[in-house]
Amino acid sequence: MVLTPKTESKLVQLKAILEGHQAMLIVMQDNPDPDSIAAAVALRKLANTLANTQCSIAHGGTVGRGENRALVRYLGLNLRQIDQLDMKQFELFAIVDTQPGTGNNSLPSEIEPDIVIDHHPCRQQTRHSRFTDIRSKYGATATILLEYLDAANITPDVPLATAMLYAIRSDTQDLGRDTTKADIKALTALYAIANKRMLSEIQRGKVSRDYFQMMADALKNAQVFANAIVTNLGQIENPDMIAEVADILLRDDQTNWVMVTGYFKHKMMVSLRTYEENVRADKIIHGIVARKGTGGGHPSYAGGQIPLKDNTKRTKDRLEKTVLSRFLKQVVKDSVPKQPLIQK
Ligand SMILES: [Mn+2]
Repeated sequence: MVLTPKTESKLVQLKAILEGHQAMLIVMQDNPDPDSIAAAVALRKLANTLANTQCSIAHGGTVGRGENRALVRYLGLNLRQIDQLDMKQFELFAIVDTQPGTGNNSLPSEIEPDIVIDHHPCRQQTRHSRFTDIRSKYGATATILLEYLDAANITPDVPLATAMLYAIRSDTQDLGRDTTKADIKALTALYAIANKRMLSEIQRGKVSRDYFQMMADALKNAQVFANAIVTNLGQIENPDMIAEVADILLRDDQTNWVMVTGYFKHKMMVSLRTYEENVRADKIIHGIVARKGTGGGHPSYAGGQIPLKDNTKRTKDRLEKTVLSRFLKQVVKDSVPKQPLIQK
């Protein structure tokens, strides 16, 4: 792979930060997707090899999606819950595929991470960290990490290469969204190493029976507003479901926008998807959660969360109304009648 000079000089900086430190905590998104998981494992490999630094990988939520659970099993990962760890045992803190204060990770707010590596737009708070590498044009954080491994002359082992390949494929939807040349280059390099059969098994990961009920409810509740589909999943056990449903609904051939909402642990979770080229999903999500919650993402996919004042139906109904009207005002413009997506 041809390296950008940037990665080589950044690698020197990264090594200097790691050297002499025994224990690092790597924080992922609360409900980590394949890119979070692959980026964390790749950074762990880098820290082990460059400076013999031992790493724990932690998050604050659940690994919900069947595919992601299969990936964690295949990697043999022992993921830790942040709130069950004593922060004093770590000398260094890193955060990958997310940033401090975004609302989708549980890094304690009093901890300023030493290392931030991400491909979401750079946030003000991130600039305080000692080491940052934010490449918001990149399709996946795994692509950034592969450049580091390459610069350090580390060839990822088969499970890591498989995870990184899956990360890039899923974040870019097989190079179909928010992709750069670097992602294509990384994917090509990883294909040579990855276990293709395992990849296919992971992608067809098993799901529980509840999955089908949830999917049926999501479709029954779905409403069409011109070129947009909106649905609410109600209380969910698995927060990844809102993204999964959003991806499926965006396949409707008359739809440019999808918004899916659901409730998880005293929060409303929002997932946005779009095919539109001129309007960015990560901008729209800010307009939806404004002054109520947090959100972020990429041009074609984004997510947000809004804490609930209480758990009453009235609070939820009012919030759903607000979120829906903020969404429609931004993406549909004219007021349009709603129609059910399917016959009940
Ligand atoms: Mn990512």
